[in-house]
Amino acid sequence: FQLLRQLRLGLASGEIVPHYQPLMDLRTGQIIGFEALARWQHPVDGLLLPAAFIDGLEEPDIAQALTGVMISGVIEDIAEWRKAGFATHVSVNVTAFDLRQPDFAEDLDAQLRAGGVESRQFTIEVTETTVLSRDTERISQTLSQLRQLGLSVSLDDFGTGFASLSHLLSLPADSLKIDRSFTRDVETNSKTRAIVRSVVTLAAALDLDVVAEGIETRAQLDALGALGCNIVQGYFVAEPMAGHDVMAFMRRST
Ligand code: G
Ligand code: G
Ligand code: MN
Ligand code: NA
Repeated sequence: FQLLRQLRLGLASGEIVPHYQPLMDLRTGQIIGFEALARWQHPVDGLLLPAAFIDGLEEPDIAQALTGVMISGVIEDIAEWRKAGFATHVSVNVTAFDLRQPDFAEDLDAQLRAGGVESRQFTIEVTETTVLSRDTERISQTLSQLRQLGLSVSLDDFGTGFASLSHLLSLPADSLKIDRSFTRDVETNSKTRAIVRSVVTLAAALDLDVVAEGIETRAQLDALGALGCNIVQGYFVAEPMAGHDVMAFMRRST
């Protein structure tokens, strides 16, 4: 309970900030956007990763406060980058608690407008566990609304839960992210390759983009490219970085 109390205080006092990990298009080598990942700048313990505070996401008020802080932080960073003449795409992770709120899509749209961010610059990432928790109908509806407003929806950690593919693929989405557990051994395990190949085929048939996560080596990148997966994210491209380091990263990478 000590942690949850500290987390609530930290959220309220701006200690939790977005860091950014780039997504790269393999075909062009271009950085096509970033995933925002929460980092806690703890006054005593230093920079904490979500693993240290992920339990807090079971608490509805904390989960929603985190999403709020992340969304407003991303909007501020996008405005900062815009001053330097740089526009990019950012995806933000949200929870089932957020997507059950009837006004989530409308509120987010209003916030984006107020911050001068275009809806097509924004993606909402949801895990399969999130979308298949209770109130799936309500959650699907919110995702549809977001897409109608011009935002994109990405299915994170794809293939790690127990949902049927048909169920998952009927969700309103624009892309799916193949989990690190598959990309890790894609060059060495032919079964993993078969799974990735079939996910890529299904995604193409349903007009979904595919992002492979957790790419750490050139060999993994080449193996995924050969399987038709064109967008990659992982330490091989770059580790998550603070918002103020993104401009310098972009200058180095072009
Ligand atoms: O780098 P990484 O340790 O940042 O993230 C670990 C896990 O925490 C991932 O599953 C990621 O989806 C989740 N996560 C990171 N940032 C956020 C966030 O802002 N909101 C939510 N809900 N989950 C996040
Ligand atoms: O939202 P999601 O579960 O996809 O969050 C991505 C998580 O994976 C974050 O914790 C991020 O820091 C981490 N991550 C990103 N790239 C790599 C990578 O190449 N290798 C490993 N081991 N972890 C990564
Ligand atoms: Mn994610
Ligand atoms: Na993932």
